Amino acid sequence: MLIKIKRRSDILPSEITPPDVYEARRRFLRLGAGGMMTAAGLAALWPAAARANAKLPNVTKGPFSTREELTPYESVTVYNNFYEFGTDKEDPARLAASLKPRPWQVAIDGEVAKPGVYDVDDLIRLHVLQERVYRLRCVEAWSMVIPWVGRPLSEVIKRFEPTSRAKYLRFETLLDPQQFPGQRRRVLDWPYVEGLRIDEALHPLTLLAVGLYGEVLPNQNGAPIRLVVPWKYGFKSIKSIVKISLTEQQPLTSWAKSGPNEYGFYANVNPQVDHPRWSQARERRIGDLFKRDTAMFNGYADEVARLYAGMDLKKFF
Ligand SMILES: Nc1nc2c(c(=O)[nH]1)N[C@H]1C(S)=C(S)[C@@H](COP(=O)(O)O)O[C@H]1N2
Ligand SMILES: [Mo]
Repeated sequence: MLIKIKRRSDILPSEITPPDVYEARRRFLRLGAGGMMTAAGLAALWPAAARANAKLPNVTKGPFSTREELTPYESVTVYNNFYEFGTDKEDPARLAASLKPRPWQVAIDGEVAKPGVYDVDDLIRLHVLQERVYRLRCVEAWSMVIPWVGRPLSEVIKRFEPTSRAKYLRFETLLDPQQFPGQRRRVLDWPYVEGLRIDEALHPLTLLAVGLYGEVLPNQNGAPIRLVVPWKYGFKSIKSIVKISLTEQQPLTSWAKSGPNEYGFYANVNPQVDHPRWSQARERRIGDLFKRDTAMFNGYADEVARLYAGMDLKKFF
């Protein structure tokens, strides 16, 4: 298939909506005590980080941010897909208190020289966090613009020294029906599993997020740590990760398993390849009245199209 690559004009590297702009909007919309918190060094952060909405310190502006208008905090944190809490968009926000995001451990295993189990706060190293405003395009044809806080996945993964046999990454969400009431029903084959090819995982756009809007991730958005892969449909951005395995074989992912004709492993945003039951040509930005055209690779073609050079994207959907 032909990929038309347009020069993108809406992203200026190192440019981002100034925090004071959205802070002002947040203060207007929501008077949260957490937002007023200041952190005195890393040691003081741990108890604060255990509460949702603690402010993350030392966040610098990362590259690749879009200058599009941010989706309001209230939409980002109330209109969610997180089937571990239920299939309605409001279920995650309503039920998220049952998830305990601290203490939290993440296992790294498979094709790495240095496997191990790490406390999430050691894994991510909070003193080098970046903010990146990314578009997120759901396979259900809606989208948002979200100021994530996190680190490039590549920086985290390289510390574990992937072997030459590492071709893919497989991610797994926590399995615990006590904390995730939605796991008491077999909507999916739990735990939720996602995957990336290693070059996708190491791409500088791919983020491991621990926050949004300058604060610790709310539970409903995938606390304490989730993936953000902005050129792929939202379901690739797996939440509440407990395990990252480097593998030689392409992992079987939850959605591809549940509907192989509907959800592929790649799941790149592609307006030219429709879902069998609906068009992917257009999308509704949450908050907008009218639909807009969906861009190839969700508007990140300049950055990622080369990863798929020569591939038939109708076949590898
Ligand atoms: N573990 C897990 N991760 C998940 C999901 C899920 O149901 N479970 N939903 C996915 C889908 S379909 C989308 S669109 C995004 C939504 O992320 P957000 O709620 O933070 O906007 O999370 C993705 N990650
Ligand atoms: Mo989604």
